[in-house]
Amino acid sequence: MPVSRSNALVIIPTFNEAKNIASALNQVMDLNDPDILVVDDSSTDGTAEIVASIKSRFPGRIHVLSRPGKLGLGTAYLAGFEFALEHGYTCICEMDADLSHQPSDLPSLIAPIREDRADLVVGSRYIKGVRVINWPLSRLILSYGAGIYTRVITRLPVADVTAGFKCYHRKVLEAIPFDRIKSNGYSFQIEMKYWAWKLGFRVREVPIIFIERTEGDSKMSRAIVYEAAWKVWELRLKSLLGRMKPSA
Ligand SMILES: Nc1nc2c(ncn2[C@@H]2O[C@H](COP(=O)(O)OP(=O)(O)O)[C@@H](O)[C@H]2O)c(=O)[nH]1
Ligand SMILES: [Mg+2]
Repeated sequence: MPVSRSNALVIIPTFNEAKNIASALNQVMDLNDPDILVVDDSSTDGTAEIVASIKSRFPGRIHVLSRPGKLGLGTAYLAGFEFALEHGYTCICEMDADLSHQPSDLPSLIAPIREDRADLVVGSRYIKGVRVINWPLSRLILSYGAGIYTRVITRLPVADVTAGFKCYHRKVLEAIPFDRIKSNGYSFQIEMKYWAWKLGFRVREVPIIFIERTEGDSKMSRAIVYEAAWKVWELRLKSLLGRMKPSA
């Protein structure tokens, strides 16, 4: 029976991912390294039942946090980070459930943390070319443009600012005051990277190939884009006012 005490945890937020979650969980378990935490927001399509059946095959390796409704990606990750810190994990990864992120890329995200070559590793679509498959041009322009916009305003030295495939050393999460992270959509990803960089941590990008989901629906909305557009100004202002200090 596989009971791992890996020092790595992959947090996978889910909302209605019944068509993808089994494959995502099995591919991570096949790596024989990180444990998994699924943060499910009361999916109505049977996601939780699928997770429970796979979890029973890997005792001690798959954890689940069930939340009472769709509370958003940002708070799902914050709840996952708290779980990871409480349970003593050192390498704490974020990964989507929809197989846009390839579980086989996890080792290249985790290794620089284990080898003390970085404090936050970002799986990047926009280094060494543009590596996105099956996106309409409009979405690619939006994402790539968001990067230029964010870098101009905040100077954040990251090519893929909205990337959600990442691995943190626990010390980064210990230093960021979670009660001050308010964004939920893509801006959550920008905000976390900005805090990590502003607090002086080493942020490193490694190339990944992002493949748009073939099953289930994206939860992206216009509101998420607007939230991110405002958030970068707020972050810059906070930084100028000297309000980005580590948590106590
Ligand atoms: N727990 C939770 N997961 C969410 C929520 N919104 C999105 N997700 C998950 O976050 C990941 C990325 O969402 P997705 O819709 O694919 O966004 P996109 O890739 O930007 O189109 C997927 O695993 C979703 O199931 C939410 O409100 N709560
Ligand atoms: Mg997706």
